[in-house]
Amino acid sequence: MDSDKPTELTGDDFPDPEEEEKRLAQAAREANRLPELRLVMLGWRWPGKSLTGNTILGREEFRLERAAEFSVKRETVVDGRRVTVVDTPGWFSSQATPATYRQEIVRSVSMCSPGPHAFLLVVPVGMFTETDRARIEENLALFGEDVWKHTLLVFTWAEILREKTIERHIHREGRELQWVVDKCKKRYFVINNHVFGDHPQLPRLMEKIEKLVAEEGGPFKLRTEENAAQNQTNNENSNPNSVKEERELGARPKHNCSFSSLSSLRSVNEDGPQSLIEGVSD
Ligand SMILES: Nc1nc2c(ncn2[C@@H]2O[C@H](COP(=O)(O)OP(=O)(O)O)[C@@H](O)[C@H]2O)c(=O)[nH]1
Ligand SMILES: [Mg+2]
Repeated sequence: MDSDKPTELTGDDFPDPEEEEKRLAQAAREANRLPELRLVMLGWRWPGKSLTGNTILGREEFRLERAAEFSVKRETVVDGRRVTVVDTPGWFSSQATPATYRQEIVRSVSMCSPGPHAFLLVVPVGMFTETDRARIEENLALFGEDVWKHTLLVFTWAEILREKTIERHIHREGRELQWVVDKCKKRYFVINNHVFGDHPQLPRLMEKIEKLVAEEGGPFKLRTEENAAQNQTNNENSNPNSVKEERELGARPKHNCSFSSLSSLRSVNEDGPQSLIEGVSD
């Protein structure tokens, strides 16, 4: 008989909506968690691909230099996951990228077999031109259209933002940058490259990448026709020195990782983004 009596509900029976939301978000993060992450750094030369790679690895593994010619692979464990980062030489921003560089950029995919979980497209905060956009489009096309589904836009030189939010920066910078943001399905991350070692942003970055992988149903894979094109380029231009060079471009002493001042950046930046320097006055 007692069982017919309506149960009295108390406040304790209803979970706090905020707590519930947090619990669900945590459950989603755990469900997305991958034991291993493979990442490829992309971008033009000098926006901070290597330094961002070092920030992610928590160690100075990639040399910061303008003359990088080869893709380099490094691995470590970050926040309990095995993380592989392939750093690429990058493309030229004001002139056509030589074929050997393009080949190295594409080789990055086979260096983290069976394929990267994400491409980190590194773009400095600053002015972004139509040429910058066109170069990105042209160079990402080397991987086929699917590359965009696996590309996370990573903004470096975040200190230039000062009090400004990245959303405001994207909005003010105009349609070229917005085009890239849209192509990346509005997946972007602002990295603070001044912190080294135990980086508070890294768990969030890893989660963002894992979410991307969950949404896109797995890592990136070159489609057969791109694979065939890649093999052909590799055969035509096989470079016996590249393995040796890869090793030589490895860990370097700390002094190689200094933050350059904007004035020194200006002097060495002849094929880097002029926009970066102009953007400072913003
Ligand atoms: N202040 C500042 N300097 C940066 C940042 N990212 C890269 N740099 C500097 O920019 C220069 C080029 O960086 P690097 O990682 O070698 O560029 P890459 O050619 O894209 O690999 C180096 O002197 C870095 O110290 C950043 O977020 N802030
Ligand atoms: Mg580099």
